Amino acid sequence: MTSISTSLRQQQHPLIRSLANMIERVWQQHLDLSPYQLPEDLGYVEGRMEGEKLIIENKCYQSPQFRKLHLELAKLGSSLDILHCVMFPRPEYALPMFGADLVGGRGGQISLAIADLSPTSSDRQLPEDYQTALNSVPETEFVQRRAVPEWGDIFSDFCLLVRPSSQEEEAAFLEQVRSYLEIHCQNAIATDPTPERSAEILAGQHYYCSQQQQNDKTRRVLEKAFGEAWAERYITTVLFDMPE
Ligand code: BLA
Repeated sequence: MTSISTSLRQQQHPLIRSLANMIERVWQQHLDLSPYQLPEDLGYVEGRMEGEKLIIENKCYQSPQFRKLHLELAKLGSSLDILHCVMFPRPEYALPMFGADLVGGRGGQISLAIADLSPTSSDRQLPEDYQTALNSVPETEFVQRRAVPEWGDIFSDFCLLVRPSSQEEEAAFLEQVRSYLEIHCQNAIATDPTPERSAEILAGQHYYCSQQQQNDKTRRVLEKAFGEAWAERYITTVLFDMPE
């Protein structure tokens, strides 16, 4: 697997760069990756917003356990750096959704850093083995926890939602996400498929996507650069598409 456009990555906030590298490394270590075809014209996109160029680069894979492993990097001129990542399990696997979003603003501070393993089962609980493993991940005290938005009832009790305020906190965020990803990949490859639960898991994934689609902050950036119709198509086919 070649590395995602090293050029854009190198221009981004160090935490975004490190997280992108780490996600790819953990995927490569644990999962049997093959390419995933995004809609033809949506792999690499450029638009303009308020006189600045918005560049979006996507990397997308699949594996026996995951329908879609999506890593997106975006850069808006010199004012916004974004990393977005979602792992969509195949419905035959009763697995949670891993999601992460990092947003860095002008002045080089990461304003938003979120990572979670979000439940998809009808009881909205993570599988027992996930809870046990996640409970043993060392927790960091962050100076600034951020409030969960209204649509964020999809997130688990383990959701990490912070504004890192120092390099130490950035490093701690990275390590905690590494633990979440390792736990997720290790559990995923050890999980047997349960086709009889597919409808339930699919419903959980649909709910996850419909809630994420309500994040106006993402939509606004995309609408300003590419227009309303394009933003809607991108959000519903690339960021949070719902499988049949
Ligand atoms: C917030 N997402 C944001 C913000 C921006 C974006 C600008 C506001 C940052 C801030 O409040 O400091 C923008 N994010 C984008 C764009 C893309 C993107 C343009 O991914 C893609 C092109 N968002 C996700 C995923 C999660 C997520 C997978 O894509 C969680 C797993 C969460 N983003 C998320 C949350 C907020 C956010 C919870 C804060 C929303 C709020 O406080 O209202």
